[in-house]
Amino acid sequence: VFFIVKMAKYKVTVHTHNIATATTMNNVFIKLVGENGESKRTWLTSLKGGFYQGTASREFDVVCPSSLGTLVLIELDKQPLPLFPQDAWFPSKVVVTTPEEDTCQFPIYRWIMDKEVHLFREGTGQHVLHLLCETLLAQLDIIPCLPFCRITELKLKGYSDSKKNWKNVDEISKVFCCNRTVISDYAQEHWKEDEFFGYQYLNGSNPMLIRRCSELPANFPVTEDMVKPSLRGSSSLLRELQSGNIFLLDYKNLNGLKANMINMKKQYMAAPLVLLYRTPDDKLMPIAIQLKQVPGEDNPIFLPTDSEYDWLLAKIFVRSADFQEHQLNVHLLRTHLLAEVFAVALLRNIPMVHPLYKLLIPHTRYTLQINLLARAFLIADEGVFTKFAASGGEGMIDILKRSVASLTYSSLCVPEDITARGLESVPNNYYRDDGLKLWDIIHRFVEGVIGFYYKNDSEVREDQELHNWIKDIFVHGFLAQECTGIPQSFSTVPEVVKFVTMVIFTCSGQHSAVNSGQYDYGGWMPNTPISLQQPPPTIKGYKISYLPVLFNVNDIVTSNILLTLIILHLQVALGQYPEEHFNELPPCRMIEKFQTELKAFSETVNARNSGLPVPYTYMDPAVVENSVAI
Ligand SMILES: *[C@@H]1O[C@H](CO)[C@@H](O)[C@H](O)[C@H]1NC(C)=O
Ligand SMILES: *[C@@H]1O[C@H](CO)[C@@H](O)[C@H](O)[C@H]1NC(C)=O
Ligand SMILES: CC(=O)N[C@H]1CO[C@H](CO)[C@@H](O)[C@@H]1O
Ligand SMILES: [Fe+2]
Repeated sequence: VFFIVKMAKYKVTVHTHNIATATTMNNVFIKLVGENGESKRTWLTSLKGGFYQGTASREFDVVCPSSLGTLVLIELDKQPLPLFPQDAWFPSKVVVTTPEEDTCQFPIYRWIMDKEVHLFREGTGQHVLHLLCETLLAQLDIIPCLPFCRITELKLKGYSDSKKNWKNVDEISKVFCCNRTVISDYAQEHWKEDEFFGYQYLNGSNPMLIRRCSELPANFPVTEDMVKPSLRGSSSLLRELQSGNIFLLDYKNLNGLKANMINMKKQYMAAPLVLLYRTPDDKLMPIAIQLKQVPGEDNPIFLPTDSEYDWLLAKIFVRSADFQEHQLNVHLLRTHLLAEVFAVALLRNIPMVHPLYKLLIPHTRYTLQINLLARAFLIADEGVFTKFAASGGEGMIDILKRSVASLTYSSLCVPEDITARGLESVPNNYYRDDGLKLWDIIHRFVEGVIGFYYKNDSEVREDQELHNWIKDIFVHGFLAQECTGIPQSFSTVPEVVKFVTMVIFTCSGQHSAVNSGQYDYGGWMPNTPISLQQPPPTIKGYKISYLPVLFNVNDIVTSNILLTLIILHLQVALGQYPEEHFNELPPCRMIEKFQTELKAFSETVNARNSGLPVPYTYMDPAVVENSVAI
């Protein structure tokens, strides 16, 4: 009797990612685990001495006495030679060809920096999950090592302790010399004009506050007589309110807060209410400003018919309030911190081979790093924001707390938000136009990918990992507040699609909309003062000489340095996926279609912009970052 001992031979190729310092010179070991058994831990002896960045290794053989069945996972570890240092390695994927001629992909895309054994699952589809027992699941791939980050130094020396005031506003332009943009020049030229003031609320760096006003707030007693000269023809405020031509900015988040001390000097913040009017020729003009929330004798309502300097003074206080509201609520909370919640929940709950991980991980790139930097350099005790912004320090915490209270699911979804704010038909609102189109493109892409993996609602309901993710977001990101409207679980496919669309939109288009215009509109500091050193006026009748004492000499320098940091170069544009997480054909096709739609949209935006005096580029997919990375 004969029997043939047939060995099973697996061919293994290891790919190292093409990024700086990804190479390892350490020894790498692999173990293959299948349904029917596991291989020996095998040393992948590299003839070239290491695994080099941007290359695939030669094919290694891993030989087993018999077939392992369907491959489920691999175990990887690396060990330094005696006297050699442990280095950091960034493999991208491992490809294994089985004796049955099947090709299995194990996506890795993370740093391996220690001697421990790391487990990676086969990358195709989620159904493999069901093969694994609970204890194995617990060891898998949640919480990766973070890539290295470079720390940008803030060079404030020599300016930050200056206590000088400006002699006149024009003197500021001498300092405002570097890092100008076409729009920052435009802002410098037009910042005093009402038309530019109004326009910024639709297309500037904070398009999130303006809303239609159909009834005056009780604490803003504007009368017909006050605004009569601003309205065209024989119209009345009442009629314009009813026809939807009146808009409101309400900075109530800033009410009653303690402003910062800067260089031992008390600073001031207003909490203004502003009424804007849409003129028959489609301009948005401010027609009344009240700088504090409680109406009264000492809280005049400023009007365009006041003296030039009274009116300008009122607008400067509004713009300074807008800096605080924009940076803390609109930018920090509603994009950076939310993106962090989505990223951490993903890393904590979703394994690498899960389609949700593959879909979202590129949209979380560098978010944790940039937020760590922001915590260390901007909002820490000695951070630039804490030291130099009117709302730095104590005020910041209060503003963030109040902002959290207004953080609802619908306010994060552009279509619902635009409707809730009554902006459907305002002319020249490019944030809305581009935002809605980008939302639709992202939605179609997400619908395709999610629909491919979840064939029906019961598959959604049965996916425990998906539920752990949304629960984590609800509890830790939204403090378990049901009134936010954030789902606590998903029961249908469309619910998942909508939520995932919101996540991708928030991390890409929305962040770009509120991030990229900061230098354009804030580089010329008087247009967006980070702090003011005089209280809001309680009477009218100010002279021009009052304006310069409002500003501190530091602020122009500080805000320029701050904002210069923000205009770093684009790294990965929206919809580009240099890491290949998906390896089935349909999702890869969907990515291509997504990219084609983004490109076409980018061309539309460019064509539109070429005819505009002030272009709106912030949601052009070609310049939208894939993730909150800056
Ligand atoms: C800003 O200007 C400085 C000095 O002119 C220059 O060194 C720096 O590269 C500029 N930064 C950007 C982002 O353009
Ligand atoms: C959902 O889809 C899966 C896979 O196609 C199928 O096995 C299951 O029976 C479906 N469930 C329902 C309730 O239709
Ligand atoms: C102040 C300002 O820049 N307004 C512009 C806003 O956009 C419209 C449409 O492009 C222009 O006509 C305005 O000049
Ligand atoms: Fe940002």
